[in-house]
Amino acid sequence: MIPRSHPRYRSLVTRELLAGCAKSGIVSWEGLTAHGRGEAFDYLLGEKTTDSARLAERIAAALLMSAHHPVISVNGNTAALAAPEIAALQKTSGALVEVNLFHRTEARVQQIEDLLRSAGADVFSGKAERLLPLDHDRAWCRREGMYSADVILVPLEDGDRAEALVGMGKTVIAVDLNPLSRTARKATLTIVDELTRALPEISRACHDLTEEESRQIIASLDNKYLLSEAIRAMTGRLNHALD
Ligand code: PTJ
Repeated sequence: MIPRSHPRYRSLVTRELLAGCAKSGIVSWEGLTAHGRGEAFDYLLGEKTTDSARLAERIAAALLMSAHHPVISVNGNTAALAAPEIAALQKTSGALVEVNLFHRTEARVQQIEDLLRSAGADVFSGKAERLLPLDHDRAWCRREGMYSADVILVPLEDGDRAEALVGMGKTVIAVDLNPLSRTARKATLTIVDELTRALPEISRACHDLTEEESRQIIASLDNKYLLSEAIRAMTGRLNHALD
């Protein structure tokens, strides 16, 4: 129904996909508003990966590859938008994939795990416990999964959990188009890029990073710099929006 010739074809198709996933229960209704917010920030970025985001993606790959127990945390929006990209990143990085939801029901966890498995991911499931120091349902996770992770990738995250995970001593990598969000500011490393662009970049970097480069870019990690570069890219575009 959406003509390929439409100038916003990709964006409209993605919205249709998410609306369908909201109807089936994979995406929470609130997830649709989260997507809208992300789209607005992506406009400001020019819907492309900036140099500073690409650097953040390489650092993310280096952190995942050098971790002892890396985990990719998946919520409804992430599964709907990027299940195959999650499976691909799992293969290149060796990370464990675990579902963690804000609007948690056992039925949604199951649906999202099924979607990830059908895309080729090896999902870590089993008995969840209320292990994270949070008052909401993102506290539920697996003891041998994200509770024990040393490095954790959290796309489209909630600031509370990012802060709690950092407080537990974990290295937290966020993917968030909003460089001003609490998540973006609390994470150890924030990738200000659209999820479906960010994940393949991280996978690519997992393939081609040398050990020496990994060491160097991890040592150079400065999240304030990366966030300020993202804000600079957005304000730069705003300043020249009508040129
Ligand atoms: O599936 P559930 O129940 O766990 O719920 C997940 C949502 C997304 C509803 C929940 O995590 C949430 O409320 O998220 P927030 O607090 O709205 O934050 C989402 C952040 O992700 C916002 O800052 C958006 O700008 C950003 N975002 C949205 N879509 C994308 C994105 N960042 C990167 N890529 C996107 N596609």
